[in-house]
Amino acid sequence: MSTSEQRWSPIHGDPYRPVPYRPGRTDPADSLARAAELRARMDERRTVRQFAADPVPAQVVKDAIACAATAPSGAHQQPWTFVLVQDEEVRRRIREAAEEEERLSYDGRLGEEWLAALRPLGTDRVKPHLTDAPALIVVFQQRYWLGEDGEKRKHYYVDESVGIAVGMLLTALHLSGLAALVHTPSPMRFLSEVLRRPANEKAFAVIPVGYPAPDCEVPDLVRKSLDQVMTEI
Ligand code: IYR
Repeated sequence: MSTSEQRWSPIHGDPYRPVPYRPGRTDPADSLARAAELRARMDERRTVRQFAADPVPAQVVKDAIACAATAPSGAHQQPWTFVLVQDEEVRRRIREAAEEEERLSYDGRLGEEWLAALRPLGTDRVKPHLTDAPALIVVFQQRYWLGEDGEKRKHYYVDESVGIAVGMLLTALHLSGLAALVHTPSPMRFLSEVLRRPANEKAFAVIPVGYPAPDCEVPDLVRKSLDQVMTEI
């Protein structure tokens, strides 16, 4: 599809016109080997909060964003915008505003139960990753489509669609050799202001991207086993 000369518009595909889809069938033995390898590689992914200052190849990040943008979405409306921030001053402004919100959160807004749930992660109000990581991907949800002339169209299943795209983004970054963190300072309104996003967009997450710092540490977390997360009928 990426080789197509066509550009998306809100009425693309109306009326319905199917096209053939004939992907080659993967041999089950190859599928087994690929699935096992992918499972092992994905199990190595860790959320990183301590980043090295080393730059990342911007094209790797852009390719990962392009992978995320292949995600399925409600009515194929692709209700996402990814803002790639490498500018140091803008990252500094984001950190300053995020830490102001986090201070209020950790000083009481979260409440005891939430703070207790966060204890295994060792997080606090200080967010050095926002300036240490060489790139931030700020993901916005398009709550509705906004045309250049102000026309609005309803978007469907926006939370689900953007959540799926972010999962694919994290997968692509990890498999490309980059570390990331899903950071959700709350509330996130300041991101629309700092990044001057239009009224139809709402910040979903800030994803610092880079390489782990040489002295990076992560919490001693345990993943649920397969039998804890799935059941067969
Ligand atoms: N947004 C805060 C708190 C926080 C909340 C959850 I749920 C986490 O999984 C991690 C942190 C922060 O970033 O510190």
